[in-house]
Amino acid sequence: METETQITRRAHAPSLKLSLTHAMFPSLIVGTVAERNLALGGKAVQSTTNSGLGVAQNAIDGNRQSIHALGSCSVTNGDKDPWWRVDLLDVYRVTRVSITNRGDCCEKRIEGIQIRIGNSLENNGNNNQAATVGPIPLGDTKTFEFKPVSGRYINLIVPGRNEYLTLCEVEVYRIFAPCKSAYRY
Ligand SMILES: [Ca+2]
Repeated sequence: METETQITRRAHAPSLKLSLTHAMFPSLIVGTVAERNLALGGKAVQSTTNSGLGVAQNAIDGNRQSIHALGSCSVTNGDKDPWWRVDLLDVYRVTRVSITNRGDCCEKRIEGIQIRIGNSLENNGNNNQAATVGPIPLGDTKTFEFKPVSGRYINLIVPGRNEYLTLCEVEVYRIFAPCKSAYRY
């Protein structure tokens, strides 16, 4: 059952921020814009929460610490098809997701994890389009790149079994298109 009380930092307005930057400081923007982790400032929820140490927003707190006891990982109960989701609060063309696995035990729990990206909350967002994933070693951060998938919701799900889903950090990036009109004036 989704618990909307598991909420991370809220408001951000990336599109507005970028256009203002372009308009006000055109010469500064060219070639200097760093990729922004879209998950930071999003809103995270998960199928269930194992304990206060494993709340959903721990996976988007900007910290890859992989020792569960240090409180920077999300953990569900042993749910059937456990899932975790971040709402980016806007639609982006996502091309890359980095996932940090738990490092103190339980490497295999994340086996078979899938990324789903889209704008629908049908089946808690788990029916959205799937993106490529692969194995993630103990405590490692693995980056998965794929063709752009448009969406506001990023789901991670371990389908087909009862499992504890543990995520120590999830980072989301979009395709970056340079501002071609920077020198128009
Ligand atoms: Ca974390």
